[in-house]
Amino acid sequence: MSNDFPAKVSDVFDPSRWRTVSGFDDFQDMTYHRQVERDADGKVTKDLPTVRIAFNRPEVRNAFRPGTVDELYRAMDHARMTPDVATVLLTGNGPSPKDGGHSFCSGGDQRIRGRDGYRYADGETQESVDPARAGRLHILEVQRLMRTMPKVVIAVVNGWAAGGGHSLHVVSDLTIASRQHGKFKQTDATVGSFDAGYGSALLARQIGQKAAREIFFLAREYSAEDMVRMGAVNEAVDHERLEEVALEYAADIARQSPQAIRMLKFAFNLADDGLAGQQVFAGEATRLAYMTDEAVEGKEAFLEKRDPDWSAFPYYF
Ligand code: S0N
Repeated sequence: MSNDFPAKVSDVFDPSRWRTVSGFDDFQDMTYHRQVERDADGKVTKDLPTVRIAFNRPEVRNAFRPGTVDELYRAMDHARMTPDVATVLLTGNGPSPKDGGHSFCSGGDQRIRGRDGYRYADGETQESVDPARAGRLHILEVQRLMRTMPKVVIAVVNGWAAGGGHSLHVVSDLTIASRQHGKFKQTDATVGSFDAGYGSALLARQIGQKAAREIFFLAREYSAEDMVRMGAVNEAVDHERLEEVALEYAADIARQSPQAIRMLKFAFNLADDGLAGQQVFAGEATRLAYMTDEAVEGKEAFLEKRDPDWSAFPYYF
């Protein structure tokens, strides 16, 4: 575990609170940090249960290309599988070195959008691109992971949330946004794109059909305060306190029972996610059931090649 302070990747990022997660040094388009405690000499003394995953392309308002999405998926999946991580903060680095603009994420990188989706990296041509990686729209895989992972994902909207970036905030469990720089605009239809899944339909469940249709059909700009009023954002926060408040949210989450948080997240999702939501909820229920003596009896009876004895397990009424 490195005791070095990580580079200051954003104006609201306090390097003393974080360490870079090892094994992710090859990242080009994202950063991935773990919250830590340090002693007076700056030495890491403890990992805390929050990670910070951030878009790191501020010069293009943190637009994502396929390589960005691969990295986002890897970090998110690592957070999913890390047992002592309770909360993921999803945010954007910046501001832009070019013009000082703040961004959370502006969605798919339009410069590399082809007729069949997004090209993998800058400089690739129709001929040079690896066909297996061409035209990928796999941001939807990240959306599903965020939705089904048994951790709380908080969108920390430090600037523009536009297009597919807007959808990522919609899919997050909670959203807090910078009062000064948080801006929301659903530009999908403006550029001939449409997130016809969670980005639109879940938004309608969250804030109502009329408001969601207004956001998509008119593609207007909304402030963090507008979004709080609509019920799409939990809190608008002064910019300089944005990550501090996000960590306060995460600390409150870490005080709750992990099992209860998991069951609640999957219960909130269940009705809107149909059978897929039921499958995720039911998986957790089965995991709980495996912990009972009754389920152990079923397994042991099979292994011992005898009939199970259910007599100790009543039919409740
Ligand atoms: C975010 C906006 C409103 C910010 O405006 P502002 O502050 O005036 O900045 P700009 O001068 O416009 O931008 C600064 C520089 O950044 C570049 N840039 C910004 N956004 C992008 C982008 N998305 N792609 C590429 N470059 C971008 C600008 O070009 C500028 O560069 P320079 O300095 O060189 O001129 C404003 O920037 C804006 O409207 N951006 C575009 C937002 C947008 O339309 N995004 C795409 C929407 N669609 C998707 O995201 C679809 C993707 C998706 O999620 C999806 C969902 C379902 C199914 C499939 C998909 C899929 O993956 O396709």
